[in-house]
Amino acid sequence: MAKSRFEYVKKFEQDDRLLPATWIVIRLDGRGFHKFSNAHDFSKPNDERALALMNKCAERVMHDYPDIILAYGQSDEYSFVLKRTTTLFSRRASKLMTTVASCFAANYVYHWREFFREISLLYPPSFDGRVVVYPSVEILRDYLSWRQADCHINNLYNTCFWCLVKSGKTNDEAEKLLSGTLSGDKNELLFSQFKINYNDLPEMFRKGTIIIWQEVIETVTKTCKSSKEDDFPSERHVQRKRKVTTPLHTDIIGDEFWLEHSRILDN
Ligand code: DGT
Ligand code: MG
Ligand code: MG
Repeated sequence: MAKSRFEYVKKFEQDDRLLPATWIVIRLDGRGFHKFSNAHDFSKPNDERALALMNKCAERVMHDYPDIILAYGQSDEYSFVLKRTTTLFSRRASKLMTTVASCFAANYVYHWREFFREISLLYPPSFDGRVVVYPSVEILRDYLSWRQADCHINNLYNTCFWCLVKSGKTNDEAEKLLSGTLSGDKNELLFSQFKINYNDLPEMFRKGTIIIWQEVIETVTKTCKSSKEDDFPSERHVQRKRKVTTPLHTDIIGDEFWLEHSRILDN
């Protein structure tokens, strides 16, 4: 087909293909979710509906892009790890980032009512995205550990902060009381002042959510036509394997998870 004289403009496009044989991680983060969570009256410090909606969106993204081998989410963020050998969108950073971010945001709006029921979505949320490649399992695991440690640090702080505020302290007073405290001090404060054993709080709040693919065996019923014309069709039960996304709220900093699910990072 003849090319138009405008075709040359394509030469201005930059090649943003990511390094081969590296782990691609796409991290999304809610834009202005401080305001968004207040506007929609999220429970403090953790809103189960909001976290469950984030998890739902991440699962939908994984179903649309099965090359995602694992996702990790907490607060208003989600990280997606693609398999090392993926050739999705020829590994082009902008294509990967924008399709995953828009798929996630669209699902957030699409599934809002399932989680928030009568609470109206007041304005459309959006998510920023970034993409980073990691060259080894060790560094990829450190990346995920970093996000889970961040979840723990923020959650411990926020739990203390909101306990203090709900008990009558002003935001400034609560901030001052917590400034310079170590994690042991915060655990002690929760226990002595509020009778809360931090380790008894839901694991989703303390550890975030890891979503992996798992194989399940399901039984399906198949109807078989009889060879003889007058006979009734017969039913057969057939077992088949299917991959499903599975959310977990477990530690991914230590080795145990990776030993149990060693296939995730196999090539
Ligand atoms: P950004 O990401 O720079 O556009 O700004 P933000 O406002 O999204 O800030 P970020 O991402 O550092 O922090 C997440 C905010 O979202 C933080 O203010 C707390 C809020 N948030 C996330 N999950 C929950 C929740 O379950 N409950 C409540 N109350 N707030 C939440
Ligand atoms: Mg944010
Ligand atoms: Mg955030």
